[in-house]
Amino acid sequence: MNIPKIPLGDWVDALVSWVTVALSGFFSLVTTAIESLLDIIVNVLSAGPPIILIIVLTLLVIYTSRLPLGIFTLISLLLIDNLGYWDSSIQTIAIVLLSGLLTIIVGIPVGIWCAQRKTVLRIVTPILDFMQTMPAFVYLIPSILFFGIGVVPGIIAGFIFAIAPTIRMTNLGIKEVPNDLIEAADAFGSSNSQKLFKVQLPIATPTIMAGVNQSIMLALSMVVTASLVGAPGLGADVYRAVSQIDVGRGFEAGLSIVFIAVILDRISQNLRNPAYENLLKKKFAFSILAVLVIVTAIVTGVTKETAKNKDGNSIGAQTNYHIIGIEPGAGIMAQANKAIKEYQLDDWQLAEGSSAAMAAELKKAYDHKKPIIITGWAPHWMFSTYDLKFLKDPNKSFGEVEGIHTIVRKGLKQDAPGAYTILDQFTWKPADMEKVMVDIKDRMDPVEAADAWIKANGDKVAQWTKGATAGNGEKINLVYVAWDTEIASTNVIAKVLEQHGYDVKLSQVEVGPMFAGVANGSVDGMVAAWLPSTHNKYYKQYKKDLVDLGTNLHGTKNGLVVPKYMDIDSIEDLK
Ligand code: PBE
Repeated sequence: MNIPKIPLGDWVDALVSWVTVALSGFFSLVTTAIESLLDIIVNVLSAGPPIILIIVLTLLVIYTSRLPLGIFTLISLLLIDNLGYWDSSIQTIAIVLLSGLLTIIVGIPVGIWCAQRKTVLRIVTPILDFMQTMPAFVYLIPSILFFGIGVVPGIIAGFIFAIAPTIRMTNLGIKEVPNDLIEAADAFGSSNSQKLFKVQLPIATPTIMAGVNQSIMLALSMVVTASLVGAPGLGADVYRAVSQIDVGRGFEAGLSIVFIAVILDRISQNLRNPAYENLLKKKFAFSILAVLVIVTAIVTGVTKETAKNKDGNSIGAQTNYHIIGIEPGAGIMAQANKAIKEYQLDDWQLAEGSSAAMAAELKKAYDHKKPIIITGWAPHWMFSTYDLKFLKDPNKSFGEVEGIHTIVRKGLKQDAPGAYTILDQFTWKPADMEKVMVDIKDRMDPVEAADAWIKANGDKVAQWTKGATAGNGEKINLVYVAWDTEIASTNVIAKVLEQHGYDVKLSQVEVGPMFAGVANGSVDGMVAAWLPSTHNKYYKQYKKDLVDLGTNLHGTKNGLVVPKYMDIDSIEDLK
């Protein structure tokens, strides 16, 4: 019997596209609200020089958790500053504080409600199970469509991921209040709200706080994941390090996350019973802190507002001075940063994320005719799907027209001469590649799209395989990065190799690991090296351990890309 596949994925797709349009007003409201709140928090945290915040945090930790931990805080924060991760850390702390705040605002009331009504608990529990076990990555996908690339989808995904413990523990804490206390309260004729605020909540506080503490830690663990969709901070530093296989920087950024985790953990654990409560009353201490925060918020808010009002309706103001980038390790990202320097676009920021997130963001802006600036490259399906243009680049920050090289490991020629010959003879034109890309973009499976192109281009494929000895089931392992260009080319060449008797395996990795993998011989090759300039950094680093088989395609171009409806022509217009 042949039962057709249930189109669950298609249904979810349809639902998400419907929600994206139907609730777009609501989403942009939430986005603005979260961004402004985050801005306030970041402004407060970075109001003075780092040392001020370091001292305040150290005092707070001493007050809540005693002197030794205070010393630890002082030293670790100074180290973070010294290593150059201060700004990232501020971003990360702000993200965690905001997600934490949101989980408290939503989580505690829901928890209380669960404790009061069995039906609510019965509905909420499976939802929480779902939220906690569904991989957080999955939330990121619709989050990008709803909230755009940047910090907001990260905060939302973090919030969903982190809220469960607060709800569960609040429910538990209230349920655990001894019955005789409730009866006593009833006997004295207290109302429900009196019972809640005077008896249940105070007794449940330790349990609730344990939940909040867990939520904060979970939110912190989301920062790396969130950086995949462009959330700034230490997570982005870690992601960048992975993408460029930079062990040292990865360790430094990771260590900074550990320090911040310890500090936030101890503060949130001991907030209720500060260690030096006897020296300084809790109410008094936290009032000072609150006043300090509010005053700084107002002062920084006012200064920022006056600065902002100056530039009205420029492209920068409309795009929030963001250029939408892709994977941090991509060559085009280094070029874009170079362009920002060379054209003195000091106000502008390059948002890191992924090619998929960039494409989603482009679609969203394009559908609403909103201004957007992305890092783009050709060949690419986006040029046949949308009306786009490259911004002129008189300084050549993005290099010139270049080619894509095929690179294999040393020794492949001896081990699999047929595969080597095919890889060596593989060459095609931008239009060929674009055909495959468009098919994939139109939801054809990459393997099928490759197959279709091969069927239609037998003559070209025959040139590649000419004189190549057929394989005998030998394994060939190719690596690639999930850029649309390389998904197309890698699938085509893989299919050709398979048809020629090889057993091909594809591994999707980040840029740095792609080069490193071929260089150390753990994989056989790739068809994805953009040279001479885009991947020059990686090429130089690994050159002596690679075999460069030359270009498989000529005529690629990188740059900043905007929709044609935008009224600018050159990167210089962004100034
Ligand atoms: N790209 C596509 C890559 C190379 C292939 C331009 C995004 C890069 O910038 O590294």
